[in-house]
Amino acid sequence: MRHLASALLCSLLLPAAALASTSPSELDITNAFARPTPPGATNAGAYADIRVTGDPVTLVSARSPASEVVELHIMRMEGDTMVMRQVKHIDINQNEPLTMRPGGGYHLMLIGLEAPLTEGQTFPITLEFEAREDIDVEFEVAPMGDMSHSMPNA
Ligand SMILES: [Cu+2]
Repeated sequence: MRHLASALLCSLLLPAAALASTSPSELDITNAFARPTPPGATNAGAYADIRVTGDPVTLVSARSPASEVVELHIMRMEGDTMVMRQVKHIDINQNEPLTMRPGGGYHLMLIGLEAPLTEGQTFPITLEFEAREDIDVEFEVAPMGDMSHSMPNA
């Protein structure tokens, strides 16, 4: 039932053209959130889980009215230093759902925030995939202590 509910929500957010899409794979996007930003912050990470059923999909870019640009980033250890780099795309397949969390791995980077992100606020990010319709996702600004959004080992 959870799955059906989120599929319905997604279809409501999609532009009418997407409903006519013949793409065989189905995307389930959940747990979309960002952290509140301190005053003066210009950048923020945003996170979501993306699960695909069917053919693999490729996330190629993202955009949002909340910031000037949204980049696809990965944060990982290089040697003994944690570094953040922009990536051109993120591949997602049925066996490897994308799980974005603060502290490491893939994330969306909001650069040039229009305003600080405040707890309880929501904002949209449009995810752009290769060879399929864009998807608008609503992100919730959730506090650090929200356990449903923390890393397993945080
Ligand atoms: Cu980043």
